[in-house]
Amino acid sequence: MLQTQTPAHFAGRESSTQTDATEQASLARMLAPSGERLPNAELDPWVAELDAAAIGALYQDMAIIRRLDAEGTALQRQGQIALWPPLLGQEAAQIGSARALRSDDFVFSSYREMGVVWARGVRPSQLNRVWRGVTASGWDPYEAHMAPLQVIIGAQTLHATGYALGIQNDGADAAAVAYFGDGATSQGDVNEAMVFAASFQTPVVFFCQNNHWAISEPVGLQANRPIADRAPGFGIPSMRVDGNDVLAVLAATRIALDRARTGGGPSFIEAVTYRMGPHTTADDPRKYRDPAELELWAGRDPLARVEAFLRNQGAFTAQFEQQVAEATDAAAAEVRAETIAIPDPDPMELFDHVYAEPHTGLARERSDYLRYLSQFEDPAAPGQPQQAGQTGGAR
Ligand SMILES: Cc1ncc(C[n+]2csc(CCOP(=O)(O)OP(=O)(O)O)c2C)c(N)n1
Ligand SMILES: [Mg+2]
Repeated sequence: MLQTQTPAHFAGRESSTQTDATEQASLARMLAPSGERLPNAELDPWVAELDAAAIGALYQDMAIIRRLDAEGTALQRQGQIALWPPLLGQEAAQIGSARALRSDDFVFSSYREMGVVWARGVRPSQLNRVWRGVTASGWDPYEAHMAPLQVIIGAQTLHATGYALGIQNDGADAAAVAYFGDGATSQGDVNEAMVFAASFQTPVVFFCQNNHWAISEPVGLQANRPIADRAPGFGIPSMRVDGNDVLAVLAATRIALDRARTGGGPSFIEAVTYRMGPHTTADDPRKYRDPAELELWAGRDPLARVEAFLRNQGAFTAQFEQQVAEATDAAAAEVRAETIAIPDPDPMELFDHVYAEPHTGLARERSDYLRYLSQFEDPAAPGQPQQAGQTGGAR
């Protein structure tokens, strides 16, 4: 029977955006910003085997991706890549989740997940081939078990859900993981993916990094309740974790993956973190962001709390520091040398990957473009017209 709602049902619209204190108090956490290890009955068993060396390895991963991130911005500023979307502040969310994965799980990410790319064993310069504009995918997705980066906001959640249905049909016990942002949760695609995943109980993990901003729009504009609260409305269990706590993120992701592998269906994780940098190198957040917010989150740095924890354990030794410094320096030097050496592709390759089968329209565009390029002395570098006096120059 159709239920009629009394006005009282509409009276209780809860006050808008949560305060920072309410939000912080709602998060599952294992490491306080001070480095203190907080007992957590639900999460503890999932990371019980991690000793200081294993936690040190997570720290080293985070230090390396922070350094690669800085290199990304520098390479963009030097004209070596066209664009860079910084991950500064999101190191724990990316490493904690990605290090929970098995190699046969499949990742569908957005553009910001360089840390996940790193954890999948892809060379950082392969990623930079994408940002240099020479390829649509810097790696073989089937080798890395990671799809090309998705720039269409939220679309990858549908791909992950479909892939997860395939895993289910194969009777395998792998999982698909979709990485997306707070802003993406307003997209139809993400909501459709959740409906589908819940209906078919697909083995997919929805991993939302709530970094508090969707370009210049604060998360409170689109979500006046926690984003994690939306998933149960679709029939998907969710957890809200401190996204700057690498242990809590690792434990939460392991729980969700275990559920996926054992027939428990989809899960949703909201990792609450903060985008410390600009949206991309084409953005200037000083135009829309209160510097006090940045300062607040600087006190919750994901690396600093692991360092403090390891120091308390006597494990952040001079030798360990030296090892991390060498690993980050090496990663930075490699990505820089390899990115600068990326060869320009043949411009005609542009036409090779658009359609599965050739057709007359494409052939015409191809020959028009070939004719256009032939006006230049170096067809691989259009924009450099031939100088007067050179043979065969078109002027
Ligand atoms: C379908 C679609 N709409 C709009 C855009 C433009 N756009 C690029 S990034 C972005 C914000 C995304 O924010 P969020 O999901 O929070 O991810 P974040 O960038 O913070 O990692 C938007 C709207 C897009 N790429 N695709
Ligand atoms: Mg965001």
